[in-house]
Amino acid sequence: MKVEACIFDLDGVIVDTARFHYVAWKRIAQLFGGDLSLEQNEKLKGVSRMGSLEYILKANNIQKSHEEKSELAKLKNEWYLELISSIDQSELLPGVINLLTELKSLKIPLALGSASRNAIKILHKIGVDHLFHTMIDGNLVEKSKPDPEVFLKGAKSLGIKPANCIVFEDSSKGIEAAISGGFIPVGIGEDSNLKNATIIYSGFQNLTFDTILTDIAKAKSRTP
Ligand code: B16
Ligand code: MG
Repeated sequence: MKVEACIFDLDGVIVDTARFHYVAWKRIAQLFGGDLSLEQNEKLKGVSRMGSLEYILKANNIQKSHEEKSELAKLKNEWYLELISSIDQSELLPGVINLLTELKSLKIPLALGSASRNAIKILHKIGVDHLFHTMIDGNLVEKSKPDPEVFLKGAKSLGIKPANCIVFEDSSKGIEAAISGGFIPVGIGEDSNLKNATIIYSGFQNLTFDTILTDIAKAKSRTP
């Protein structure tokens, strides 16, 4: 196995924007007397904006017309953009900048693979967009994770086969997408949500490319 490229999810991997999505979606749910628990919010990680709204409406037993749904999705995004208006480098998740910089210096091509339509704006705000060779976001895909489209487009744009590409993901849907696309899935975050990943790290602190390669090789040698 040779790792020739890495694809990074955004929310929950590079930056902790999940909490802002949560605040904005909870406010939307409360508009029609509903709610959104933290547990339900976990299920929204990696899910598109409209997919998330559909989930919240269904969970609260609410029917809305196509136009009303578009308005609600637009309002959620306005609130979300307001919440993230002042984010900067300090919002980068611990250790991620060191790994991104190391990979860049090792000339490992990097892609972004995010469901968010705001991803490129956010990468720019936190000052890491220049580290990526290609950025695939929610505007460039038709199918949401767990469909592998976002990662396949990233790998294609880098010219690297999925089998030689690590995908770093914090959501179970993202790990599912990476597996079905034939990538090497590396989970970042809580073990219980990411159990199908080849390896799981609680975060990027003290992680080097070499450590990751060693851990992947060990994990693969244990798999029958
Ligand atoms: P937006 P990721 C995903 O980003 C988030 O995890 C998910 O909660 C959000 O609904 C989705 O982006 C769409 O975001 O409303 O900004 O287009 O984790 O794939 O980087
Ligand atoms: Mg994510």
